[in-house]
Amino acid sequence: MAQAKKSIAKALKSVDLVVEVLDARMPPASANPLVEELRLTRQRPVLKVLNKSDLADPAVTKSWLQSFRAQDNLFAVEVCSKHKSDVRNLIREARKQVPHRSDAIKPLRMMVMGVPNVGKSTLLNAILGRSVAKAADEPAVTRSVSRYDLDEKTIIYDSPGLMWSKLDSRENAYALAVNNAIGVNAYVPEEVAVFLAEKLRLFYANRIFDRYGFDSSNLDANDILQKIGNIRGARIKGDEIDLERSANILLTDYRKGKLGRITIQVPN
Ligand SMILES: Nc1nc2c(ncn2[C@@H]2O[C@H](COP(=O)(O)OP(=O)(O)OP(=O)(O)O)[C@@H](O)[C@H]2O)c(=O)[nH]1
Ligand SMILES: [Mg+2]
Repeated sequence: MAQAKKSIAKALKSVDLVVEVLDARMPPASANPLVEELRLTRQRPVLKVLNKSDLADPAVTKSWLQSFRAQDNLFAVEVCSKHKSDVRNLIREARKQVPHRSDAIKPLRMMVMGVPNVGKSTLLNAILGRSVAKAADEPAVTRSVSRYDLDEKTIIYDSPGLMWSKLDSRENAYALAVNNAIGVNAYVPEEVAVFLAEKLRLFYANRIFDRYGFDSSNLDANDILQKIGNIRGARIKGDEIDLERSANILLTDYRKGKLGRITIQVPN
């Protein structure tokens, strides 16, 4: 981690624009203050990218964009890294931010930054139009800063995911775990699934019904997990529910988009 921070800080010297990749399903949790700190040390402008917008609730993504754009000097776009038109739009926005870097002598130099697993490498591959950086649905896939040339006037750097140095908000910690930004050995699946079940109960109760076929209006988050285990036959012995398996069923369904488009952190 310290190594990743050092190499990013060094590369930032020759970068004109930070493309901060956020997960549209959890913008606050994926906005690591360290990214902001590093870019401000070098006074680099930022383009905030709400990535994985295809998995997020579209109405909430619009609200997030509005709240970002209401802030001075803050530019934000939503993107699904798998949609070419979104990626083209992002490049257009990036060029607008740094108009004086637009030729072969002064190429635009961008660096994608963000917490682990938000889709930095996938976005970079989409921008380049070829699969050069390894990407997978687990944290810490990219290990070092790498430079890629899009064309004569555009250079782009991939960077390793930067995790918060201190996560003192439980809300953010659980949101990161729900979205696979934290390694599976670093959290308790039952706790994280209860957090997710609570969000679903409050904001997306109809999705619980659609997927698992029960009404959650009179249940708490623990009961929801129990019920999912019961319905899916996750039992240890006899009638006892295997809560770890129930938790993993819910988390996997959510991560695969089986519960529909969901945003677990909404603007105030
Ligand atoms: N549905 C969807 N999946 C995406 C999108 N962008 C990335 N992913 C998936 O998210 C997972 C993580 O992508 P990566 O590109 O490896 O993420 P990263 O930020 O480079 O991760 P690290 O290098 O580990 O920090 C992969 O399974 C991608 O396929 C997107 O816009 N939509
Ligand atoms: Mg990566």
